[in-house]
Amino acid sequence: MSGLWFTELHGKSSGITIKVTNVLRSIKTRYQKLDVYETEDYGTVLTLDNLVMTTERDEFIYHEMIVHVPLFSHPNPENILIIGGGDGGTLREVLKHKTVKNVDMVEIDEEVVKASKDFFPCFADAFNNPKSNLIFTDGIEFVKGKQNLYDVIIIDSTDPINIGEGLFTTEFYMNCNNALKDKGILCNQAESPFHSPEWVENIFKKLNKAFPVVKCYRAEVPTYPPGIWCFGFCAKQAEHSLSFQENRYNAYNLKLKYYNKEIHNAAFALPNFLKELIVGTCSEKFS
Ligand code: AG3
Repeated sequence: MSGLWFTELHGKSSGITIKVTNVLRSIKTRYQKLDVYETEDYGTVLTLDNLVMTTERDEFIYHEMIVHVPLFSHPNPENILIIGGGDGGTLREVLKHKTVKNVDMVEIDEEVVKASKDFFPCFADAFNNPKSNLIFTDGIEFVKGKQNLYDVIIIDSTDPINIGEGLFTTEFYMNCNNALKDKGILCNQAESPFHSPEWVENIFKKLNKAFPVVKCYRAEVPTYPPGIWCFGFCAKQAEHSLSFQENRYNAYNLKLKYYNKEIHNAAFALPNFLKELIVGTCSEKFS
């Protein structure tokens, strides 16, 4: 294979490889290595520490799924916290909800936002929205001591290694629980059960220690480690309804590319090997 190729290894001897037509940015930030590539097949690609974070071509799948499943499960999401998600894709989707009055987005690395503003026009508007409140600090510290503030918290982190690691601890999840209002929902990206089953198992065990309701849903993201991508879905109280808010969904009439009513419910259907992996950590009760 001639020319320049970006490769993210998923195991010891497999991974994803994408031909690069141009390197748009390649820097070491205070926290991580950041690269932006121009590619033919996936458009602009952002990687952190050589892991694919987002690509112009398939970003809609992950961003629609990490946002609309929790927000269309909440009766009235007004105050939202995004931890990570510096590219702005999650922020863009959150802002599509008319109930939302404020979004705090806490990103540790200002360079991620800068790269997104420079190279991803598909996310740019989100940063200029008056409801968006960007805070450049460590999400772990930010949630400490916060009480009863947010309707939905979305953790749009990297993998549980390097700077991402602290966003996958029981203590952090408990602090997020405290930061949520009574009807609050937390959603996080929870890795690939095919590529890293031990990460998935661990994430759900820890979520289970911090929340009374824990569910797993999934989507397929072509440029992430293979097969299925998991999301954690947690509620602070088991009592209130977490069902799909059909009226609001219909009223919004959003033009989305992946998420819809059928997907919302189907995403919670899990294949057996995944059920077995997280057995005992997820609540069956889901009213
Ligand atoms: N969130 C990153 C998901 C983890 C991808 N992992 C990997 N490629 N090994 C990305 C942020 C998108 N807003």
